[in-house]
Amino acid sequence: MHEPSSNIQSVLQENRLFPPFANWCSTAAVPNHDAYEELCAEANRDYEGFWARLARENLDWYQPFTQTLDESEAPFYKWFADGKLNASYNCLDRHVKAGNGNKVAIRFESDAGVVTILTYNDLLRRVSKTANALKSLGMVKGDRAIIYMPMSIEGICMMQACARLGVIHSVVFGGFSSKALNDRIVDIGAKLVITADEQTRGGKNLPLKSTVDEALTMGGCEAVEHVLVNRRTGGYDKMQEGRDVWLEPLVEKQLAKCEPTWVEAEHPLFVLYTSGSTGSPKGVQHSTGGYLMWATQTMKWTFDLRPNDVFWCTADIGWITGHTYITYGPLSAGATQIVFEGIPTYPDSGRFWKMIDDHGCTIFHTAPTAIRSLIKASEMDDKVHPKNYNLSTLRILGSVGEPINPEAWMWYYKNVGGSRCPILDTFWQTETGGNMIAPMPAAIALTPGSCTLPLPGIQAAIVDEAGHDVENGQGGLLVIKRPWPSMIRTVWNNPERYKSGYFPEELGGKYYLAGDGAVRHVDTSYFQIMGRIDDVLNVSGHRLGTMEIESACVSHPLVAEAAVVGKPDSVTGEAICVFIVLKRETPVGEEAKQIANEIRDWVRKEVGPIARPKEIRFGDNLPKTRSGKIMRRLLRSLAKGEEITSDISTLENPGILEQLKQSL
Ligand code: 6R9
Repeated sequence: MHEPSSNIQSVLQENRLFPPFANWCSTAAVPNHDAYEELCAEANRDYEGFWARLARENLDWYQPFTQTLDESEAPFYKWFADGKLNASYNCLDRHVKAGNGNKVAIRFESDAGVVTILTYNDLLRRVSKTANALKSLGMVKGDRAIIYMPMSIEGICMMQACARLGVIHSVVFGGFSSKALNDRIVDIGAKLVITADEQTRGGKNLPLKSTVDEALTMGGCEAVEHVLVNRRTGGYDKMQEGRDVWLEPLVEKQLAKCEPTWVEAEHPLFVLYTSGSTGSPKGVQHSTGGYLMWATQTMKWTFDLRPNDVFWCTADIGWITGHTYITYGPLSAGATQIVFEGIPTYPDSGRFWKMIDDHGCTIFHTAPTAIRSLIKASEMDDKVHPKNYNLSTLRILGSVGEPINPEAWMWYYKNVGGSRCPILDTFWQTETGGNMIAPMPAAIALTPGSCTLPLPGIQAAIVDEAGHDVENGQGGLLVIKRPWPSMIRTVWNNPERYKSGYFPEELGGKYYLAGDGAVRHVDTSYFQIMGRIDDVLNVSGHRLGTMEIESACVSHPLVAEAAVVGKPDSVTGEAICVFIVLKRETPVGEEAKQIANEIRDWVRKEVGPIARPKEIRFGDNLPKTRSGKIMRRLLRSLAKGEEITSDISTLENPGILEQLKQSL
């Protein structure tokens, strides 16, 4: 197991507790600690009955389910399998039918600051028209569509339109390269690719359609029949005759009514690719029923959503947080939400605070990396400090994607929340579908830097490498001991990888292995996530496999060997550091700088801007064991600038350490 990225001592010594005190606690969905305990007890008494109750309460079923959990093909679990429903119906039609059609669903703010407001009626019309447009291109239940779009109303409508037809969507983050896009189009066997001409971020127009064009020339995309293009900037209009179709005119001529396609609860709602420790990104497959139930329930439990709340999650729809806490959870729960196209630092680093002020945001959910960069910005320029804005509407703050250090937590608590708002540090993963370990704001006292306790029904535990429980205060592997409804169903095209990666035999084959190290506080039993135990990096909350970056590096004509490790970074959490052996003599000085920049741009092009290495070091070789394994543990120490004091007796070439140390 790796040494955890955050310091275990600082966490175990963190004894501050912030008990719930807000005046709204007594009317919260889960109003106090006893209510939380009672829900946990209910799940323990009757596990299936508990989940069946939540599935009935949170969703409208077209055909009610009679079976709750089917474990006959474990670990390929099925939930609510004989029930039928439609996700888009649950997100839109049911609110309109309940008389809430005029409620605002989305307050969209563009990069340039233009606001568009859509009610549930409006959204239902647009999604229905969009679904009819997809139908006119021959899309039917079970077909796959790749969505490569900006943060936009069109992007959300597109996901919902796919769901309405039972079309399986796979959203690819707009910052990924043509190569990464091609990999995903091929693996999923997409029949349709949906994109925009360009995207706008921070006042700049960036390509999308031209990247799709490039991806489609790379081979393996024979199944793609059409490319549907949203006109966002007007900056790119090369269209391929017969293949490419403009979105707006096609949607415009459709009927505003579209009967939802009722699907089985286990019908895949979407596949989202994420980085694993080895090989190519894996397509995490989610179900319709179990996933949507938990997306909805956690809106009520974690975020204590009320009818008048204005919810804002700053994630991108290209990540799981954007799926669960923008496209599906808030809409299924009938919320009013803010959707933002741009970035937190444009036109200045007060943008988030200004938007909270302008829109009257009550629940604000963002990532530690954004908070840390805004702390830095407000230290450099007092004008963008949150104190300059009216943030009094806020009542709840959220954090997601990576560990939040206690200093950033305290700053967020005091300066953004005015010491009035609980901070919900929500731990979960692409694979878990929704929040797993997170405080319920009226029920759980908070400790800075801890995601506190599992939500009711989630059997989280920490075990050693043989699968035995460890005691509080002792580090180990985070596992979930029983299946839960919103869990990953399989890895698309690779069930074997699902089984061996998430349910390893060493742990008995029954526990879900999260891939994170964790420890529980001796007194409170609170969970502290210590970071990934596999070769996955977390850069600004984005998951990146070291393998992906390494293979991008070695595809550069000059590179013989590459090893990627993470290095602690005060803003991005972790930064990418690459050790490289060239096919020629090792460069020094200016030449080393120039080749390093060339390799950086190469990786950026191969994987995407988020994977651009921060640091590149050259050596004649890498530290290896006698059996030829790269000793990453040593590279991690070198990257951190630590003295190497650990055992290096298995190292074949100890001299190399000195060279790599000097190479900075
Ligand atoms: C939702 C999301 C998952 C990985 C996960 C862990 C890290 C997420 C965290 C956290 C500490 C938190 N992570 N939330 N670590 N505290 N509150 O981020 O999904 O992109 O799949 O990343 O992110 O390492 O394993 P995903």
